Amino acid sequence: MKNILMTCAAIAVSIGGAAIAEGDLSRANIIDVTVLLGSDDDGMFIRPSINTFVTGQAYRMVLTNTDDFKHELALNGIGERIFTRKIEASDAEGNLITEVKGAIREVEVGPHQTVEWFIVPVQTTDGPEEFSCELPGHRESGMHVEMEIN
Ligand SMILES: [Cu+2]
Repeated sequence: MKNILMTCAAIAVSIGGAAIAEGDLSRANIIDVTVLLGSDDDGMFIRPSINTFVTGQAYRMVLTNTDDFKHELALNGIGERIFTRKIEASDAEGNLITEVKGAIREVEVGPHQTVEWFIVPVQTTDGPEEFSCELPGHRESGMHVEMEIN
């Protein structure tokens, strides 16, 4: 019995060791996620191309506002589980306008503009949480979507 326990402990240690990755994962193999912010005949929407993030994976959320008025993406409670690397905005020719770094929970996107939000989820959620647009009346018009971190 003691040998079995010791074997199990050795396996657990080796699995744990394998899970510790080397290097800077925040810049490798970035997955693009489109997030459309807009409205149609059914109301307003937030449409991300995926609804589940994985911890340690780097993502570039490409926020595109398809409307003639501004929208925002608020991460709400899930925001504290997501590390923001940076936010980038470019002009129509693709020239960088600004790059913002730091802890960010909410980004507003102007009419027909696109902003790139580079993130790395760092902690799993206990189930679906919610991204939303908190501009007056927008959430109520449908601008909320479930997101989860596994
Ligand atoms: Cu909105």
